[in-house]
Amino acid sequence: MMEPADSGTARTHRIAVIPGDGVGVEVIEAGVAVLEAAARADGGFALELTSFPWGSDYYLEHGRMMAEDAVDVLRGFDAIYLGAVGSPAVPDDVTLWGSILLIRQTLDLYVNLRPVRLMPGVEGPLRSKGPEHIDMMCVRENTEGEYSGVGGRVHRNLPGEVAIQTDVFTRTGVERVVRHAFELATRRRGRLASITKSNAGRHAFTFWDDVVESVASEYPGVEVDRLLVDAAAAFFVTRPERFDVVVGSNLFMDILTDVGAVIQGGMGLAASMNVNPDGGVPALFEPVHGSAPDIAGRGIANPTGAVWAGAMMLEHLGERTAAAAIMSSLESVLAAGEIRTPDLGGTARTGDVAGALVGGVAAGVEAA
Ligand code: GGG
Repeated sequence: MMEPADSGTARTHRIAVIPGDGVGVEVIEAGVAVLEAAARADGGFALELTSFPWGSDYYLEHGRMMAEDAVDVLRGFDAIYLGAVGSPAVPDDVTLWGSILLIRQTLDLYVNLRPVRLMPGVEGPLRSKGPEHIDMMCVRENTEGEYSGVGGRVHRNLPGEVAIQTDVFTRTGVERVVRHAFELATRRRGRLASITKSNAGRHAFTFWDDVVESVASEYPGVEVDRLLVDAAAAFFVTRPERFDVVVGSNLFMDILTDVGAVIQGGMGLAASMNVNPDGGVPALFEPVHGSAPDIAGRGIANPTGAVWAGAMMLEHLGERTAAAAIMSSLESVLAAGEIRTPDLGGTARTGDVAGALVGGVAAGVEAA
């Protein structure tokens, strides 16, 4: 158990911290330092952080990714802050289904929000596209679709081996995430792109289109664009400015948001929030990137995505001033361009970036 940032303050938010594997440990350490600095500078709330050792090392010792009662334990927190999962020593489907996917499905965190924004000062890979062109909110359906986990394998290792993977799309599941995306669009620039492959996926995705059409009738002020996922991937690169809110199925948006991460400067910058907007369960905040075994342990991972996810967490918990202070510190450090990790062309270490961000947070709170 880590100490609350200030035990004498009025509000205490209880956060479950799961650093996980690889660079997850490094970026969460940076993120926690920034969160605690924000709480100190704000002075109006405290963070009570409880760290859990779950992940691939835990699996190698205990035969499971998390404790048996992990999800019930997590229910008792106000939010979950997660780093990354994945290790060359454990099959990827074991790590995912034993941790993130299990948490998302069991807590019914059906909306995965992934902002894609090119920050001033960050040189993205797209020539002639600046921050004014890349600013969207991606909404990933997070509990069903291609990630329903329905299927099986029979006749293993025989010539007649069969693998069946079934996508599951329910009216409840599609309608609730699409409605959330429409709500977001009304609060942003009033444009919604719905992503499918309904020319080929003629059952599930024509169904998705029908649901979008029916929900759209309740939002006449939102302009709807229906796009095939392949076309959307191309437009993310050639015309990112056409996107405001983007909604799609679990797999499609997982892939598309990696394209989004790259056009905003790299995987290390992307943040996400897994939430059940109906409430009653903690939301989970994580950088989009995985455990990056190639650079893990070297202290050079970019903590931006983790820090940004931390700001989203504070915002979700109602700590708007502290969240805005973290974002303004992040924007200043990135714009100054002096303290950058190698993925952004710099030589700084993860801890150097965290130190600079901590320094900027107090100024951000004062300015608010
Ligand atoms: N930051 C958590 C993490 O490790 N993400 C990598 C990953 O593969 N996630 C799967 C998913 O988001 O569905």
